[in-house]
Amino acid sequence: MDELSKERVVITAALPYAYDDLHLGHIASTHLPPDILYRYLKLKGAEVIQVCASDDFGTPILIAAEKQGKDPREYVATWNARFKEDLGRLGIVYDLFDSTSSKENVELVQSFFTKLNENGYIFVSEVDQFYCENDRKFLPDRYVKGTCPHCGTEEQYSDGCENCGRTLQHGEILSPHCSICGRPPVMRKSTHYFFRLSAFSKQLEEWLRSNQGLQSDAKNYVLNWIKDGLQDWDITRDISWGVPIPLREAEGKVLYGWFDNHLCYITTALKAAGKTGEEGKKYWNESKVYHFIGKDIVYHHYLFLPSMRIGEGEYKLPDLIPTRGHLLLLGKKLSRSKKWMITVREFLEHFPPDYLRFYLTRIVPYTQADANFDLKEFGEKINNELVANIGNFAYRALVFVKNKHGGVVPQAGKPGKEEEDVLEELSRAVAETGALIEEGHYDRALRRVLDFSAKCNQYFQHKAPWENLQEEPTTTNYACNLVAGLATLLNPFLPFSSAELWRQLGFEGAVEDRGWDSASGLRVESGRKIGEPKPVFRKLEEKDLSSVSVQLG
Ligand code: B3M
Ligand code: ZN
Repeated sequence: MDELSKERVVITAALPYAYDDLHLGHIASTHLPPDILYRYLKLKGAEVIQVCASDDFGTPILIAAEKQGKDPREYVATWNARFKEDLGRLGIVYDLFDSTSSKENVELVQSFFTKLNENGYIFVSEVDQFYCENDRKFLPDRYVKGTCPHCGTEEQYSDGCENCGRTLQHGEILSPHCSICGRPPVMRKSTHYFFRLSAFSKQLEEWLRSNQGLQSDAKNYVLNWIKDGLQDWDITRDISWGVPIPLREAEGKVLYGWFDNHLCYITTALKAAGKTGEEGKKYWNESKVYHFIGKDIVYHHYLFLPSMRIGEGEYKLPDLIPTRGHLLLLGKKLSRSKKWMITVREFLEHFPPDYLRFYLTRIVPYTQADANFDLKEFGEKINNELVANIGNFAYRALVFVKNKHGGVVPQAGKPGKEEEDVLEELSRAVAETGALIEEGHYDRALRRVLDFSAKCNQYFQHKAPWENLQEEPTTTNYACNLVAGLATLLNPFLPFSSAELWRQLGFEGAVEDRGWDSASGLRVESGRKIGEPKPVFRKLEEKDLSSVSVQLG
């Protein structure tokens, strides 16, 4: 079951909006899961690229830039750099982390629009828009604030209420006022371009039904939306910050952000692969394509994205859209405005990146069920599983080499039944962990590694090299080899700790150089001088955890 590693794979993660810091929710559903798959496939020697970008266009970003008196281009560049920094510190490194506002993406988006228009999937209609006579602008989405007609909360954006969570239709907001000057807007007619989403119901349904890789929970409710009838989609915004609609008569109009952002998956992948034109299309169409997302953007990825690709006709649809649920914080939804949120930056001030990778992988399943981030449980899992299980075994084994053999791995004698068994366990763990990763079950894959590590502890404890002196060199030699096995097994999940174990074993190159499959054999030769053993994981104390709770108020 290692078919995926024989393919060429393109992995993308949903693009964060360039106006706010990455928080733990982004990592849990969108950036960490693909990184595990990517690192694993690399170890398997597969041809794989992983890409992402900042989602730069749209009203909220333009407003945020204007508030700071910045040019939007300069504003989004700052966020783009910040994202790369945060992700890099978490060990999530993309072959390319680009921008939806890149020249290449703007070109691809415009060519999609032109092609869709030629193919008859774009039409024009007059719509009533809020317009501010004072600022002389149309006021889409967040440019208008007012009172929520459902719950009465004031100062809500015209597209949705933060308090009751309802989405608002255009014109529904009460006492509307311009968010720039505060004056009430008027209604004015504007020409808008629409995408004929309704034309794709049949083809979408066929694709959903025939693609075995798509998760059934997502598939079923998307099929229900199709049954209820798809609405054609307004893809126009009367603002300056977006991809200009490539028609002379559309001057001053740009495309809605959800028209351009997912096309950046294609742009960025081809840019990373260094392919253009026909070669680029071939590259894309001959790859397995995986788009990792959170469940709040299912609608866009299962309807808009495939319809646009079908309508344009040159780029294949995704093979998989791995979709995961929300991350709750102590049972409650994350919210920036209610200050109920932990950003990646804040978290990394307190804990090592692998702790976050470990805990999130453990609690986030391959379904759309929400996962709950609980600091107390986080501390318990780190202490009981990472420290007491994996860390304990590795440290004991390596300290033994240091104290008993002056840091030189002893020669093993003839392996006994226990050695044969534990080696058999290792190769089973390598195969089964790999299979679970290929199936998308990273939580279960990590659990499998923990089970194996527990076996390693049992082996060492049972062989008791501190008293069974005759077999001691064999036990110690095997223990070192098991640590090496763990270093590879942990690599997709905990790259920093995996590298540290490798260093402590005295290897020169990187764990990655040896590949995944080699992990099931004996790789630590006798006579090898190991590095200085140190506990790889530090136990968390009450005070470590309370520093973060305090921040949450
Ligand atoms: N920026 C929404 C989000 O951050 C949006 C994703 C785009 S993926 C093409 O949740
Ligand atoms: Zn409301």
